[in-house]
Amino acid sequence: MFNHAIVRKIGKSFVNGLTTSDLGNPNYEKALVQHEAYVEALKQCGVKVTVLESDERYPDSTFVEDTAVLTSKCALVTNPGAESRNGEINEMKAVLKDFYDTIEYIQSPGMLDGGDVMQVEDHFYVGLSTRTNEAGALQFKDIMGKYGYGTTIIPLKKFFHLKTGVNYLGDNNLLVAGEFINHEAFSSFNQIIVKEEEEYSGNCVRMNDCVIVPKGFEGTKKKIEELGYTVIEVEMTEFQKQDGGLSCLSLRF
Ligand code: CIR
Repeated sequence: MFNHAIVRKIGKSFVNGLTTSDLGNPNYEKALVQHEAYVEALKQCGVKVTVLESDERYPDSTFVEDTAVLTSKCALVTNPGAESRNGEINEMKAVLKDFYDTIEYIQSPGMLDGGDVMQVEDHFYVGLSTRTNEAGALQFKDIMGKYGYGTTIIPLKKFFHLKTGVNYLGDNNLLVAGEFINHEAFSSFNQIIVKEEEEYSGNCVRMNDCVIVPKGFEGTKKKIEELGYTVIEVEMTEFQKQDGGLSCLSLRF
């Protein structure tokens, strides 16, 4: 059960953020509207949403998920692998102090982005990517081990972050796309396979009784509905242009 979410408004500098996509420049006004709708979707799932003010110094700071991993036992502040984003953690540390007594930290040379961390009950899966290195993943494993959580480390082949292509929906249902389809690390799950042309929708968020999905991916939406979940769709086009998935826009706890 999630009670709370943290998001950060986008700033005007959002359009200058990091991206590898060739989908064009995001439209600031449109992104603002989409972000507001995202916050409404979270509220519809029954959580209280803390909306942080935009921070022009960090164009990608709306992707708050990369700065922390929040569990019921502790908060962990990451060490983001992209230099232009690393300072975002200083702001997040201060915010998390309002919610957590116990805060852990990934330290250099360890690097870790929250987008590379997927929690399934008492177990974590951590992707090794361009943003998360082995030192970061091993630190994470040691830290979370103290709290009784297990960790499986998974090297990525193509995906940007682990959760770009795999997300846990609950009830043993795992949404998988691309390189994670039939991946041996996930063989015990009921796999919900995302079609190649709908790959972006491999990143959906289960929030209490609902699953939030990006709008425009009918195949994925239908499969999730067939599992019995209530689906809430949100427009994500402007965030997709900046390599951002649905989960990246919030920290949920
Ligand atoms: C970045 O390159 O860091 C941002 N433009 C996108 C971050 C997306 N975050 C995520 O998938 N967890």
